[in-house]
Amino acid sequence: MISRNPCIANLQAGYLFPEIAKRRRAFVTAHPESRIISLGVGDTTEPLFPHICESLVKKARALGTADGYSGYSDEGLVALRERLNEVYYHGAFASDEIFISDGAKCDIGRLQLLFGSTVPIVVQDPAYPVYVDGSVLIGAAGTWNGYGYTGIKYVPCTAENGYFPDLTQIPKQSLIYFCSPNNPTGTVATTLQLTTLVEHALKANSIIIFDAAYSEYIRDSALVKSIFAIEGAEKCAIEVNSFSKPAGFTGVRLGWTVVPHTLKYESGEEINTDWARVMGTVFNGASNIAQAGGLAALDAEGLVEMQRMCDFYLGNAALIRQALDYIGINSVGGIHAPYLWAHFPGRDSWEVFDEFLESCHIVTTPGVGFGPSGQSFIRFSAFGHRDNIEEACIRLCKLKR
Ligand code: PGU
Repeated sequence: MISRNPCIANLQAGYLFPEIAKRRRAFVTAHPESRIISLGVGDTTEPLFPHICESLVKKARALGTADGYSGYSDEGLVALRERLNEVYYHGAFASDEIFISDGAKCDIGRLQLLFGSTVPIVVQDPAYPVYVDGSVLIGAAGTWNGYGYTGIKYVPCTAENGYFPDLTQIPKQSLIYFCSPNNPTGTVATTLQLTTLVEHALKANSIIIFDAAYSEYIRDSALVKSIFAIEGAEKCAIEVNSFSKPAGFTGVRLGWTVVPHTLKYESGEEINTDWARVMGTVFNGASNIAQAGGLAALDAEGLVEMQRMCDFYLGNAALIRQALDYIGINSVGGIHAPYLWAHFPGRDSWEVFDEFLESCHIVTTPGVGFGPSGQSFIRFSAFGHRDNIEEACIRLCKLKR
């Protein structure tokens, strides 16, 4: 027999969300009468809005006709890349700098193929677990020491530093994963903070992988939705984004990644060329039905539908925040992001997770699953049907002493 890839063996236990699902199943088996409400995984729940949905149906039907049939779409429909460029980047990019994908997670998982196993990795602590697990899979993470991986620099983003890392802690020439609006804290970096991040990366010859999956949730025009709104980012950043959270495409699957021609390796070679090569090798283009949906989501009617979708989940977040306030639990987030980050000082995250499951039949996400600084925190996701969110809030309010 051949041996197991040591990088896979180096992954800690299960991926966070399947682990939560396992605990939920065990609880339901023991308590079949329980009516569980999930405020755990950030998965959209509301039906697609009509205009976007109709475009999917139309494209699926067209595929059954000689004129409407289409096959592989490689880096993505040019029309979709051009429209993304207009809507998100004010026309700053050529269409071959925007790569259409099957979602942000998939691109995050592939991006490290560009940098190999020796690049220093920096993550916000806490962070979306795929940044760390992706680094482990490529062999760039070092070994697990009980709290984190020795080869990864975890930069704390906590209440003490306004959820923005101390940039002086970041080693030179590193790959910096940065997510804003942030999962899991629900906080958002200011334009000034992002400017200092870009200046830092340019000076230190680092590259930022900017995860903008929640950018459509930003509700303040003084905040920027893309790292490329910051001068100089085109020389030090890659941006991933997705239709999952604003359009409800978590199951439809559609995202994109921007790799500017101006972004170079130390050798001076363009990273864009390699990304095209990687995508051409391990990916064969996003579903053409999903891409038709993406085009519809970006026209005038679709943009309104996406805003309504985000407003709905932000409405849920406001209800959860009120309930947490009422029972005296401190939380942040939920204003420009569909997550609330609640603090339980001195407590173990998994213990608090179990307590909510047992006392309220509510599934949450334990903060420590996002990194060592997430200990004593719980993430509440605001994705859910309104009646479920209201019921969850009633159950939470009953915890008031
Ligand atoms: N980036 C961030 C920051 C995310 O939170 C998520 C989903 C993604 C990317 C994935 O985007 P796709 O375009 O749909 O691939 N985070 C959810 C879902 C859990 C998961 O495993 O992705 C969450 O609960 O954190």
